[in-house]
Amino acid sequence: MRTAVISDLHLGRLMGGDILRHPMPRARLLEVLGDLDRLVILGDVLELREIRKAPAVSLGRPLFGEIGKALRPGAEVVVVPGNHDYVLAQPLLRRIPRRRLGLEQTAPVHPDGPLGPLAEALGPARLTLAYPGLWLRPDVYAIHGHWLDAHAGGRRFENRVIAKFERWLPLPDRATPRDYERVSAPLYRVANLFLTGAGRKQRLGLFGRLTRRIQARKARQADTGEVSAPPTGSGSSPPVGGGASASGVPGAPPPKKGEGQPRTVQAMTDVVAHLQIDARHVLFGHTHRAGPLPADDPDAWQTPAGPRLVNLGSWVYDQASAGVEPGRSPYWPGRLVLLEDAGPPKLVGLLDDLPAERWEAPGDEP
Ligand SMILES: [Mn+2]
Repeated sequence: MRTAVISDLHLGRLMGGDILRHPMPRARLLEVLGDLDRLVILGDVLELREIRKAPAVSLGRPLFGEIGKALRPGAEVVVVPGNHDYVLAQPLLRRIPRRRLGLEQTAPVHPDGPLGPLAEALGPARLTLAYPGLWLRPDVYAIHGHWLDAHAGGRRFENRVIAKFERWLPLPDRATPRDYERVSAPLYRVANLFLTGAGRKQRLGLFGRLTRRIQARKARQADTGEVSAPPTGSGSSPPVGGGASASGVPGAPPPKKGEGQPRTVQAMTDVVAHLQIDARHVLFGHTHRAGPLPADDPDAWQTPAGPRLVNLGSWVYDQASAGVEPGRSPYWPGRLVLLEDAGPPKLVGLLDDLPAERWEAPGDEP
């Protein structure tokens, strides 16, 4: 059994950067699918906070069609919802009482359900839904990782709201998936209702309209030269770490062991401990920060409870965090984990040699 895992596609993102809509990055992904038995998309496949479900699903159709053609006969695709496409988990969650929610629930995608058109586009390959995660092997567990927001701290709006909920409904030391849903799901549901305007007629919700306004302002400033150059300066030495650490500043000394490890790795360590995930490896995404990479301290990704962590990064290109030099930043998109029947998961970068200009070509339209 050969499995590949990718995460955080965010198809339909209004700011752009959802690079799997573009031919070149997509071709790189399709190339590796031919000898797989299973492709797992580990959360945030669709950007359902910014555009409504129907246009997001039609946007995903061409990609899923090509994935179906590239996979070998009998192969399977598993979609695991994350926080940005949490509503996709609804058909599954409706059938299970929350108190019985385990680490893995799976169900085939119903043709009439929200993901039906994507299942149809996949053709002979099967589409399965899993939430909150799934066991890829008896010793390898995969989950989107949004529950780490309960432990991550920081000033991000979402983390602050979830941390508040956590103060009201503290997670017990031995927590269950239900406990994590209790502190995070209310926010995801409200976000879906208001941010995407799911209850309204218009295609864009409040969040979508705000994003569009910010984009328009940025474009105006760029035209009038008001905006400073991107943080990459001359473009010869982009920052590494995207704000996670200052160690990537050009001319700075190389990072000390353990320095600049993302706080989110510690937060995921807390999730693994609370849920007592009995695995050798735990895969996650959500933060868009891939690792451990060669420059990282491998010990920081080893949880005391046992599992080793692997973050898959994302398929979203954001120049502010990823810089412009291909493959340099842990936020560079296009990474994937390969998993065989035995041995550790292998994190590989499929776009590490591909300059970002190459995926500026027009992509699929919603
Ligand atoms: Mn996420």
